Amino acid sequence: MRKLLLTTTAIAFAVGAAAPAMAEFNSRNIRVSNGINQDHPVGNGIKAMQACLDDKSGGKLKLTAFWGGALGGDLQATQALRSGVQEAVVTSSSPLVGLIPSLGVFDLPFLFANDKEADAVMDGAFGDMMNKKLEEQGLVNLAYWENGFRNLSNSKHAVNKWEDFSGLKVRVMQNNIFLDTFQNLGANATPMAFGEVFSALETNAIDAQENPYVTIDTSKFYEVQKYITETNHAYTPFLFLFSKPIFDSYTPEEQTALRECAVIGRDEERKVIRELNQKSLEKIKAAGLEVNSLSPEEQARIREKSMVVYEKHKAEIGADVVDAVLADLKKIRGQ
Ligand code: TK8
Repeated sequence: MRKLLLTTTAIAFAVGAAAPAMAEFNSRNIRVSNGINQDHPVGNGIKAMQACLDDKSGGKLKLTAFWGGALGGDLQATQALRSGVQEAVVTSSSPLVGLIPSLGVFDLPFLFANDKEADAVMDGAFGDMMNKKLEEQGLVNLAYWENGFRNLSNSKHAVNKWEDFSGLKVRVMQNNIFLDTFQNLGANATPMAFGEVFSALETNAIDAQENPYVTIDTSKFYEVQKYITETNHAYTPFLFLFSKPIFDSYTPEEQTALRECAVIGRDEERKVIRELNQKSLEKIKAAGLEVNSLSPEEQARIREKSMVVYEKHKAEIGADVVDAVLADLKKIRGQ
């Protein structure tokens, strides 16, 4: 009798130990929309994230990525997340500024000098502070991925100095800070969703756009542009956003797996995008575009001229937010 009881207990224990481990993960289909195309390094990041999720969830958590704006643009997808009808989006922070003004901090011209500074700010306390603001708007930022340093391309003429911006019809993201940055340089800035950029360039509705080399390559903007200038005028992050209403309905184990695997995906995506940057530039050159860079003097001049944008937008972003990032950068730079 005693032996039987012990055996039963042992079985019950074994089953008991195994059962919750299975129940911790449910089968989930997680739709992730992207404006960029699958051959962008975000594709590599999503693959690495999926391998990590397979491992942690025994294949239960599945990402299904949609590319090239197939599920709608960044803003539209973000609204779908907030209302709980779509799980996830990889988007630039910039089009979301209408929703969360403090995110505009990442759009300030020439804020970061290199990717190390950007990583330190995003992955540290400042990034966490911005994540809280996103949560208040129904968005869980799983991690900061890289979009990268932005450069100007156009179909009109070489841009070597700030006067060359004059009259260029430049598409900017739907964001007042980018709008002001380019207007202040004399350009005719037009806010537009990413999905409309290729055809607007193709039909000459606009002359110019600005994005990292990898995007100019993978979204094939080089097919409809003639000149590029390495301006490095802004670094914008990608946010890997999850719908908060949906995230809150997941088990703690599912939530932890998603957060941890988004970081694994981030590391892979950052590694690949940094390797690809130069290769993308070579490809753009090989396609026949004229590539220019600004002289250090001209870079300094444009930077100096752009500082009025900080003053103009400080209150709207939040003085505390702007001061916090500048203080962080001082520390990182050892000043
Ligand atoms: C992709 C966008 C894009 C961004 C832009 O969906 O809009 O120019 O840089 O890469 O988020």
